[in-house]
Amino acid sequence: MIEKIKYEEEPGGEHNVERPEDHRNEQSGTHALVRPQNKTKTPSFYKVILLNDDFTPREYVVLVLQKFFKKTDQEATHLMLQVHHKGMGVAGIFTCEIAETKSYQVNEYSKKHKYPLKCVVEAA
Ligand code: TYC
Repeated sequence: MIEKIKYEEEPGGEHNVERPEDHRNEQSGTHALVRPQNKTKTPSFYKVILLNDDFTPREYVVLVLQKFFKKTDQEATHLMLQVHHKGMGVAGIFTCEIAETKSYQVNEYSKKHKYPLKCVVEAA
């Protein structure tokens, strides 16, 4: 039984401009779908999520949002309060490597300053 293959573009998945060519083998009754080369990739995006805790000072969270996420004082304060009240908030959306780097930098910086502030990364 030949499985149906989906050709919708998925974020982060490889896709070709051209559809695969259908190579039939009449003897065995099988099909081989051959993709032309020229592969391109759509980038996947990831959210860097800031988590609330009861110990990290509000001013420090504002500073982190300015330093690592280039927020203005007003944006940083607004987001910090949102995280404080709702438990979490999106600090930014980036490609995978940048999201992982930002999250790592914030977590390390906070460890160094002995605050439990944490960031996590989640597919957008
Ligand atoms: N809840 C913290 C406090 O009351 C402030 C805070 C806000 C901590 C946002 C973490 O991601 C955070 N000091």
